[in-house]
Amino acid sequence: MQLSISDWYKTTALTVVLAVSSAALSLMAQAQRSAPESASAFCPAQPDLALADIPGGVFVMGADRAYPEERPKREAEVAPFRLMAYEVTNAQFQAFIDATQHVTMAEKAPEPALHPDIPEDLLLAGSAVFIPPTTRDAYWWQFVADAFWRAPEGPGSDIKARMDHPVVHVAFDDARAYAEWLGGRLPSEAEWEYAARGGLDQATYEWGETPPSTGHPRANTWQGAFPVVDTGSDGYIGSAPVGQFAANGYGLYDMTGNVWEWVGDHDTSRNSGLLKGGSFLCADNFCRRYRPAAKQQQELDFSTNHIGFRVAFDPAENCELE
Ligand SMILES: [Ca+2]
Repeated sequence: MQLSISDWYKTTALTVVLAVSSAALSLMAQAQRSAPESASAFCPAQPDLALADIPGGVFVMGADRAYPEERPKREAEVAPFRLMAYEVTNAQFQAFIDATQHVTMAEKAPEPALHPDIPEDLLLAGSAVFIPPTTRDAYWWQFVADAFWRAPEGPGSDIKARMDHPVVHVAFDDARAYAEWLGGRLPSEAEWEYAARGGLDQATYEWGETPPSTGHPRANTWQGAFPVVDTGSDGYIGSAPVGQFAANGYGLYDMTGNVWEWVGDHDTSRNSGLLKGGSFLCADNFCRRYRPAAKQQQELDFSTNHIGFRVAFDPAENCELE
């Protein structure tokens, strides 16, 4: 599944299609990607940052009986690393903005060179916002001019009551800039998936074999008929404050649902990156990507209100204090 910035311009000026394209995803899986960012010595800029130590090891990555882009199952190995226990929150991102005056991609008009099929006068600052349609066959993403992380639903909206929610409307370079500011990096796809499995090798879900909406809630996903009715029986419609559900075997929260998370694997020549983990929009009847093996292709310069991230660090023994 790819939500493309050019899609909405091809449909109407303000409406986008969430297009399911197995072929595109297969191509993505086969595409040569840039290597994940290299590791380097570090100390987190925020000493109170909650980090989980991930032991590293060999595991089975991917899934055979799922979406095509997850195939085939294959053996992968990751070295020990550390990962933020929670998704980056609005409060944490605010501290980054205050310190760096970073301007996010959603606050800038897209580069015409990256979108030659779109008239320049339609390349506006803004981002995609999920708006439930009134019928199941209608579009549910809308481009909202001037929507960005601090105004998630566009002008007039704010995050005052959501400072402990994951930051959203972050493009790949925004996530990477935050990670570098902290002295870390984005996790590779393999690292992220290994961490999400929490030691349960080859389990379907982060916690085992029980779907997320069966029994007591295990993650912030969608209950009901997507995209029209979200009953919110897991306690949340839309994003939730981070850490509201049980941690996995490695002490990580919200590796399933809440918001999609950028990983470091990307292909600049194709303007293409990867997301892991699913979001509050993943439902049993649509986008069953609330599993560690699942992934979603995403344009690097594009953001939505269900995409966030977390930061990886190399082992503590590599820490170098200034
Ligand atoms: Ca929910």
